[in-house]
Formats: sequence, C-alpha cells, structure tokens
Amino acid sequence: MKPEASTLSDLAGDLAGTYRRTASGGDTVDPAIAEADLAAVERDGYVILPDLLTPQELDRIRSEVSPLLDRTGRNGFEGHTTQRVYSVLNKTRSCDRIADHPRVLALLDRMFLPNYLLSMLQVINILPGEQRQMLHTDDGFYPLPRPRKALGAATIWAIDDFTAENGATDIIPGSHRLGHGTPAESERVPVVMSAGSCVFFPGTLWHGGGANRSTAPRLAVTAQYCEPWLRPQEAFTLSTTRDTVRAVSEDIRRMLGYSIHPPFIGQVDGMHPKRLLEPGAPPL
Ligand SMILES: O=C(O)CCC(=O)C(=O)O
Repeated sequence: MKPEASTLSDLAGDLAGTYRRTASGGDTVDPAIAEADLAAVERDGYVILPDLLTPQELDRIRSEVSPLLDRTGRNGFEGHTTQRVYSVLNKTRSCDRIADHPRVLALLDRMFLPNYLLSMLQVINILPGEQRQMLHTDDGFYPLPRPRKALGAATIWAIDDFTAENGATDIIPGSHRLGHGTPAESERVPVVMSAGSCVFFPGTLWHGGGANRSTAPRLAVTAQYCEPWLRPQEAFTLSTTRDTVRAVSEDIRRMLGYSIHPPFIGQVDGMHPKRLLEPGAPPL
C-alpha cells in the first residue's frame, strides 16, 4: 500500500491524476539552439529570434487583426495614439503560433517551472505620432524586490518591420540585472528587426514602446508568460470560452491554466481543470 504523504512534495502529481504533464512543443527545438538562445538572454537580457513567421502567417495576422483595431489607448501607458486588442485568442486563431512558437517554448521550458502560464496576449499597433512609452518591466507589478530571477518573460513580435523611426520596442540591454531605480532614457536602444521576427526578454528587462516618427503604423503582437504559481495579467480561465480552449493547441491550453502546479494550484472543485473539457462537464 502507498504510504501516507507527510510533505506537500509527496503529494505532487496526485491532483494531476490522469492529466499529468503534457509534452512541450519546445522539445522539438535542437537543444544546442535553445541553449544558445538562453545564454544570450542571460548575458544581454534579450535575444532576437529572426524570421520565425512565414509571409503567409504574417498576411493572415494582418488581415484578421486589422478589423479588431477599433480603439486607442486610455492612458499614457496604453498610449493615446496606440491601438490595442486584448483577449486575442477568443477573436482570431491567427496569433496562436505566436503564443506557442516552439523556439519560445524551448526558452520558457528552461527558465520556468513546468506548467508556466500565458500571462498576456495582446496586439499593439503604434500609430504615427505616438510618443515613446514609459520604461517599465513586465514583472514589476509582482511585489518582490530586485535584483532577482525573472518571474515571467515576454516576446514582442514584429508584424511590420521594426525600425528606429516607426516605434520599434526600445530595450535597455543588461537592465535585467538592475536592483533599484529606473534606467536613464538615454540608454534606450531600438530593437530593429524584420517582420516575422521576435525579441524575447525576461520580465526583469527594462523596455518600452518607441516613438513612431514615421508615416505608417507599426503592428506588433506581444505574448507574455509567468511562473505557474503566479496570477497572470489576463484572467484567461475566466475570459476564454470553452470553444476557444478546445480549438487551441495543447501547449496553449496548458498555458491558459488547464494544468496544475502541483499539488493543488489551478484545481477546479478539487479536480484537474481538464475535466471541464470532458463530455458532460458543466458549460461555461
Ligand atoms: O509595443 C511595444 O513595443 C512595447 C509595449 C510594451 O512593452 C507594453 O505595452 O507593455
């Protein structure tokens, strides 16, 4: 007979029951490539992953996202001359590859505990005339002092070419290691990259959207991720319809919260959340 658990670690996996860990798309990436990406992130605070999306994927994103760009930001952070789309997974399938790109998952698999979560998926369209965004970090809202390990990570994907004129994201290289204080504005470096590329950085890196001094919009999609024991920015388990959850990949489903951080975090009525997808489960 199995002995009674005497620590929480002994319980790890119990609630996962029939739905234990699912394979990550990151496993398909050559480990040498993933290790080189990780070394760059640790050294510089970011890595540019070039040309990961095909022209067809970019065209589909542009055509499906454009009709959703119907409002500008409500404050200086969102940007009064910037359009944003939230709850993207409920509105289009065209950005799924951005959320679950294997090259990104291979990095996340190495940086965070299993069953890390999607924290945000958002379209950001910086219009001509927008000023540069305030410098910030993407895990700065978790009240734990720095310097420390990142609690999450972000990707920003260029759907249009990113240039120094059109609002390419500005980063502060090396700023993931900083303790107190905000870096100087003069340290901003624009991430110039071709459409279909992304910049990956830990939640500790200082960055901000660039000023758009060009005559055309700059379209981007950002996906952010966090440790499985943290509260994601977007409450995906509340906002994502059951139909959407069924339509996405297993990687995305797991990152939406259809997974358990052992032994208990993420449970529904004492059970694994994937039970909600079984025949006969109550509708959302
Ligand atoms: O759009 C960008 O380039 C960066 C935006 C950003 O960092 C944010 O809104 O959190």
